[in-house]
Amino acid sequence: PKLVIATHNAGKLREIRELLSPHGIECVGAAELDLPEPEETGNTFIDNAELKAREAADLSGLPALADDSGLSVDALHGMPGIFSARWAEDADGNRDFRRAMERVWHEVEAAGEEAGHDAHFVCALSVAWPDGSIESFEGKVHGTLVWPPRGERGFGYDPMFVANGMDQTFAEIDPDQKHAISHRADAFKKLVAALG
Ligand code: ITT
Repeated sequence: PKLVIATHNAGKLREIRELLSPHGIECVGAAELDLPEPEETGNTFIDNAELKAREAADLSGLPALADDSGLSVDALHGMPGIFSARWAEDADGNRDFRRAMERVWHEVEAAGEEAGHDAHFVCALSVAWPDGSIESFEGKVHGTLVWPPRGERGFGYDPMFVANGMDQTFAEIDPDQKHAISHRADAFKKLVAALG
């Protein structure tokens, strides 16, 4: 069976391929099919994952898997959350995650010591079928923000996130260790349990 991975984010696509690899599913990326990037107008991770999956399934005629994810910071009342990618964008839409991480850290410091450094990543996965049906799953991983950022692996906010029980950031550990505990892996576990 062929599955469209409805993302234009290379880091996500790599992780989704790694997480799907034991399941013998043939994957094709949205960029390879020249699918457009839909506007993310939803108010929740699940809403955005569903609209991306639905559009890709409708345009390709194939089942489509979408991922909407982000970093939710307690001291910032859950921000950047669904705006995690947008916090990295300049006026021309170019992304710079060093700048996004600086903004997060700056706002965490401004919130004061008592607000703490707790944060969690969220990942919503949606699978849409060409017949119109759709199923969604949400995963989380809790941890602490650190400064300065450390590590070259992973993507996005990984260099400033240390999962509970670990000493190294998500950008310092190897991909297998991230896949053992990440928000994306947690959502995948639920997806695989439901869809077999
Ligand atoms: P698509 O919509 O095309 O999938 P996107 O990058 O725009 O790509 P999102 O709107 O879901 O995707 O934005 C999620 C952002 O949250 C992403 O750009 C990362 O910066 C961050 N993020 C998500 N998962 C992450 C992870 O595992 N590690 C670090 N940052 C992550």
